[in-house]
Amino acid sequence: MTKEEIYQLAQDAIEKGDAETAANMARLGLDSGIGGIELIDNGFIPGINKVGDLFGEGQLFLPELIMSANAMQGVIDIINESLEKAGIKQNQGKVVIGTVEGDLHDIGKTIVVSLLKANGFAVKDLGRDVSADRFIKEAEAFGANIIGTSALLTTTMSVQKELEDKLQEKGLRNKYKTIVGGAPVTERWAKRIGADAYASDAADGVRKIKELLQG
Ligand code: B12
Repeated sequence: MTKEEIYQLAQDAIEKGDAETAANMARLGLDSGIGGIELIDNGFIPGINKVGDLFGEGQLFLPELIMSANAMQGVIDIINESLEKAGIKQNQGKVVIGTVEGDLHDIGKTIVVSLLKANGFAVKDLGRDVSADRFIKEAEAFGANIIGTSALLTTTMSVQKELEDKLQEKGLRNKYKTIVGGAPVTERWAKRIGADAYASDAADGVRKIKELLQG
């Protein structure tokens, strides 16, 4: 099977919420030598984006969205495992990351975690539904350099601002660099709330975090 065929079948499997085929395509892709992140970016993400568009247009409903999300999660687990096996030294910097309070979308955040680990960062993944206070507590405990937040709902983006405000209040704002991401988040939003960086996708996130640590 060619790369393009694998990408297409991966996309179709996510659109159909077919976890088994999606997992098979992830394994087949990795076995054929396609990089984990390349596989996610070209095959699986176009699939979940299509599902999101159809859901937004009212052509697809929540149970189907959940099936597709579960299929996507299974794929990410498989790809994470393969990245972890590669056993990369984690000495690039320390990142605390999570999805903000009230928000259960964690697929994108988990991809960012994978790519950071693959690039040698030590990452503390706080999961989802993480409050501003908890981000700060965990960053302090982990000795983080960077705090990364993900928000997928327009209603939960405000927690990214709350984090900036609380860091200021506690006199910790200069101790950490902050980076924000998630589909509704923009460069403009990052500037408005005073975050140090915005990233449009996982690769951009790694690039920006490297820049933040240098500057
Ligand atoms: C999958 C999905 C779900 C799944 C989530 C499963 C999971 N474990 O994550 C489930 C079914 C649970 C779900 C639930 C809901 N969802 Co939903 N969901 C989606 C969907 C289709 C895809 C999101 C996704 O995974 N995208 C793929 C990933 C790879 O992209 P990403 O998250 O943007 O991440 C990339 C970048 O943004 C960036 N990035 C992201 N975070 C970060 C963080 C940092 C630090 C960095 C550097 C980079 C970075 O890198 C990532 C990798 O490239 C989106 C549609 C969309 N297009 O976004 C709707 C969407 C976000 N959902 C929506 C809605 C409305 C809901 C519900 C309210 C539905 C309901 N009626 O219950 C609930 C909310 C639950 C809650 N409280 O959170 C709306 C939001 C509308 C809005 N204006 O806010 C959307 C846009 C769908 C739509 N078109 O209407 N959802």
